[in-house]
Amino acid sequence: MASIEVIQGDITTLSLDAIVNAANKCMLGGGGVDGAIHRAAGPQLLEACRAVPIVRGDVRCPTGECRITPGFNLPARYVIHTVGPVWDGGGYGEREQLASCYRNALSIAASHKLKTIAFPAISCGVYGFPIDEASRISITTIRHFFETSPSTVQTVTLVAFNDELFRQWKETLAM
Ligand code: AR6
Repeated sequence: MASIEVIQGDITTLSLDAIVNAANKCMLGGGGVDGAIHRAAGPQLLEACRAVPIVRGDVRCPTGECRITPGFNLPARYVIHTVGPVWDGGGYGEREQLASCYRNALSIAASHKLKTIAFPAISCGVYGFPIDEASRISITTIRHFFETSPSTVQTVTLVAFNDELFRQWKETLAM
């Protein structure tokens, strides 16, 4: 069973097998943690994202899914890009989509035989997901994944960028 830890800080500084990016469907960068990851990884990351096949329109990664690229100049070996749901009141499958992001990222990590992975609080910035619910969904989904799927992943780090998220994740983890 993997361990889950919560830290406060900047995910771009972590030397792990993979960090997860809260990207958008076209995967060509943005603000928040996506912007920080692209800045720290360097322009090769954008090139690698551009090379990800288009699914439809300008969509490279539909909501709830993941795509993996190298980390380039990051200390992390890989970036697992996922697209969280935009919160619209909770009646549009947002909770299940958020759970899918965590599940699919862990699955892709296991398929690459990775041992250490860090997540930011997917959808908890501009996508507006309520922090208390996102915190419960993330931890429940991660625990359920390890209870039901054999995996190479040994440590999952949840990276809170602010005090509120840090407190919330710590509280949920203790439950
Ligand atoms: N390390 C860890 N967490 C961070 C960092 C960092 N360096 N920077 C921000 N956060 P957001 P979303 C936290 O808005 O809600 C982008 O433009 C932040 O405080 O980055 O999924 C994409 O291109 C918040 O708690 O992602 C999409 O268009 C969390 O990361 C859109 O934003 C997520 O906030 C995705 O929105």
